[in-house]
Amino acid sequence: MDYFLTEEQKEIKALARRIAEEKALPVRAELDEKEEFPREILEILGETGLSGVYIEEKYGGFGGGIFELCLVIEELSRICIAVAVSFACNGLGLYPIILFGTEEQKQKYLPMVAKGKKIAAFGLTEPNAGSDAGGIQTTAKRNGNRYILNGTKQWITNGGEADIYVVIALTNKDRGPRGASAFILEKGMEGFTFGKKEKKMGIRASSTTSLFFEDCELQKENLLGKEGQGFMIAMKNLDKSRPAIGSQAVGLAQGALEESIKYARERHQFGKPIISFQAIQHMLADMATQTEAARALIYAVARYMDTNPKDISKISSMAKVFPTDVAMKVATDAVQIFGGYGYMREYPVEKMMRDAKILQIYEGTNQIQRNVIGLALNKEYARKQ
Ligand code: COS
Repeated sequence: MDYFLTEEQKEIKALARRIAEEKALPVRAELDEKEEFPREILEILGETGLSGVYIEEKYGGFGGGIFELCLVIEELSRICIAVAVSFACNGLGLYPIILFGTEEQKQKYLPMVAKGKKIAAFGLTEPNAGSDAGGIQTTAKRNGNRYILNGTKQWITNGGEADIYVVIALTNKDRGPRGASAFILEKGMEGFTFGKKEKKMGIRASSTTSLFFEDCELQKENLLGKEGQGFMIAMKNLDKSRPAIGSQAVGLAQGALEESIKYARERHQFGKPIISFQAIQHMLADMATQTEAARALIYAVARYMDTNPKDISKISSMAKVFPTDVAMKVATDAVQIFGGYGYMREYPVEKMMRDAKILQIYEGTNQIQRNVIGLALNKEYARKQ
């Protein structure tokens, strides 16, 4: 399919593919087995400029948008989504600063991430506030020009590995989500520590930890946006980043499809390669069609979002829910095509199926995405009346 990429976009995609194949492919199984963070690969992505594809040139980036970010994530995910999510999480940590940061905050944080010298993360989820993100309990009590942060964030991607954290906390407990504010924290601040690295079903090379705040003192300069804007900042950040999860899904599905075709051509049963059986052909046909449809949706949504930043919640959720459901199905079918071999760790599709499951869960479960879409449809209809 020709998606009418510009020459620059083709180059970005090709470079991301080359790095994924040369650097991630040889080590993906080992990183998964050892649960080892892919720091070296992230550094290479920084050195080549890919870490800054969505960051403005004046902050050391390439000056692209969500679309370029999605192209890189897709290519990394074709090989390994643990690498891709560790990379993509920089965007989740930085978009609040890109959207709401002061010039000083942008100058301070964006160039280092653009060059791959620092890693970012985003802290919203808590033990009792997952889908119900408005139910967070972490507090940032104001004391003159300072804020005292107390509470726990949970399941934070890049936790412990990242240098920069955007964290949402309540500055006014009585106002619920409207009393939330966003803060920028740095690793090493007093009163800011990390939980153990979680042991996960998939994306095992990525780091997931809790963040603990015990009387962590923040200055006014750490406040991002205005007091009370925290929940809105979090939601707008998720609006921006959900297509990036969809891109992980498209890349993973593409990788699983390619592995399946290759295997089905090599594997002989009943005297023929199994790809000559219609049962296998039909599975591959559905896998390929669904993957292409998911890619077309992501590209269309990402392009739209880069030119029309308003009212994007519905399409952003669509670009997360459809591709991630497709990825789960495609990865499961890939294991089925491989049969018994597919269930073994020696073959890559076993990892792909384990990895795919998280796509339907993180950055808002697919049930939540359907809520967001349903709510928007209702509102749009009411507006037209
Ligand atoms: N952009 C801007 N503001 C938004 C918004 C968006 N996309 N979505 C919601 N808001 C605002 C609402 O306008 C509302 O503001 P007011 O109180 O001023 O009217 C406020 O946020 C609360 O919105 P709502 O009442 O819809 O929230 P709910 O408590 O019903 O929660 C959310 C619904 C949005 C939290 C839920 O649908 C959701 O997305 N949950 C998943 C969160 C998630 O993705 N967690 C994973 C994080 S991984 S980093």
